[in-house]
Amino acid sequence: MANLLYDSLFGKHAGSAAPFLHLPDGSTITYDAFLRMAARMANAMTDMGLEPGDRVAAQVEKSPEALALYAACVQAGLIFLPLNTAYTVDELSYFIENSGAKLVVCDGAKQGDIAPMAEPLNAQVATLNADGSGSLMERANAASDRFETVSRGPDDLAAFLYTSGTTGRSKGAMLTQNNLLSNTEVLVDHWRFTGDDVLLHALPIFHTHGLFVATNIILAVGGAMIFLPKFDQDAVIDWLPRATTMMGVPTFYTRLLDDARFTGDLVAHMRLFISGSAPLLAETHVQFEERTGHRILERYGMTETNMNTSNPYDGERRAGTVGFPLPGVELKVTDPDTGKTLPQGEIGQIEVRGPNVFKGYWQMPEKTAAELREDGFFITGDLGRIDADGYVHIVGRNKDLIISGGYNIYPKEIELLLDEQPGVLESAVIGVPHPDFGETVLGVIVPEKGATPDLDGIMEAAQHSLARFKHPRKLVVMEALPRNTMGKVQKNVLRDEFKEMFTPA
Ligand code: MCA
Ligand code: AMP
Repeated sequence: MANLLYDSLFGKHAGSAAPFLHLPDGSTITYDAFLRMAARMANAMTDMGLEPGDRVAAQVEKSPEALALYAACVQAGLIFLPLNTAYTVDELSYFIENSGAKLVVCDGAKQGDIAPMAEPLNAQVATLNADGSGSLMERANAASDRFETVSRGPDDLAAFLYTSGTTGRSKGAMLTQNNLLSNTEVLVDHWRFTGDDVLLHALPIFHTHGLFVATNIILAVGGAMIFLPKFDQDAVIDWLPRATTMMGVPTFYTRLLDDARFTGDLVAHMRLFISGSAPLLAETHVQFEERTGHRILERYGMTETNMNTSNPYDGERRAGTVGFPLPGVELKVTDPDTGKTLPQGEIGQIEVRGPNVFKGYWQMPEKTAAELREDGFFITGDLGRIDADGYVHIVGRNKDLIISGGYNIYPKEIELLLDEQPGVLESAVIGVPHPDFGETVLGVIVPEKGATPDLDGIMEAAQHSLARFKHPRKLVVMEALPRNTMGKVQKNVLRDEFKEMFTPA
């Protein structure tokens, strides 16, 4: 048996001197060098006792080595579990415990905090620093650059990506080799990627967007990536002239439009700009076209499904829509109460089915059953409609979720923390419009009778246990939360009341 994901993305480039990664210092890593690095890492992890099916949790800065760790896991049949570098040790311990990871790869600076937490969970710890040094690399450098690829079938798991839940507990989405590969193949075709493409890559590589959409596509076609550690405006503007394509969250595009150096001339040569992970305002789409002549191609996906819909490459890229279901993906709009398909044009919940849809949440059969129907349709939690021309519009969410700069934040997790603070009776966390991040987090607090909660102290508590991007940008105090007759907090009323907090009209 082969290892289809490895063979299709990585193995076929063995011995290739073609450039794979262009780095900010001007150096280039070829496919061959990258694959040798990955093989060394696969040997290092196997030598540490890891076996096919074991989980490898990685909280590491973006670097060529961090990407090689992904390749190494695929080659060795290990399940890759990338984690946001912003997560605190508190947050991390849940992922390690829940996934049963056998190895945690982290930055050397965090080892002191992570090792005591990982040890009782029977997870080994190895380090990988942003500059490519660390104990994992020491082992890898001493290992062979040849590794016999482990056989894997299309339904074998390739990755776990944790996505937060409405109850505040994260769920490990189990993605198979075929989930990833089938989507990559469709996207390559749909967006016309070839080996001549050079993708400007400024996204993080711990999420679907930067890892499975951007990277897998380039690997599949043997193209190159300008691999920037993060979205740094100056670096992006410097490198754009050498790119043919870019993928980004809407914040990338609004930031570029705010920069006078970002002109039509700078990007006249570009083939394609793609946006996703959060709604791109129609206004941004229009401004972008006015400035550059390019129409951003917006698509829609999820951690559990990879990409579901896309605007067309050749046809009209319609602002404010996410285009059509991708080939092989079935999409329907249903009544949230009955699950029945609604007449065309009506707003309902979006459900999708296809080879891209994940296998369920790791060790959470009830949560899986609640979202993944027996007939294979996944209930996305997004609300949308299909217009007369077949374009899908996302009009809202049936799930309590905030998307800030492309990062998902589940209010429940923050509310649980706020509710525990001294003097707090209850809280509600909402997303409000923000000019840079699209939405940002606002915490509404109701004090206990006669109490005056210490707002600075509450912010400090948040800093200790929650990743920075989840911190409320502001806390406001209210006497009571608005509730409907059933006693449910009316977040829409709060969102309306505070909608101009960060974007005054
Ligand atoms: C950074 N900060 C944030 C965010 N990012 N706060 C809220 N939301 C964020 N997204 C914090 C920083 O820690 C910093 O805190 C302060 O905000 C300002 O940081 P700044 O330097 O302005 O931010 P940045 O480092 O430039 O990052 C902004 C960013 C980044 C470039 C938009 O967040 C980013 O790369 N986002 C992409 C996320 C992504 O790839 N999502 C895909 C998910 P302080 O001031 O205290 O230092 S995959 C997905 O959703 C599905 C599958 C899909 O369809 O793709
Ligand atoms: P995640 O769970 O991090 O993968 O985020 C997936 C969610 O991001 C989806 O359920 C949508 O709510 C949102 N999303 C992704 N792409 C788009 C888009 N183009 N427009 C609106 N929302 C999007």
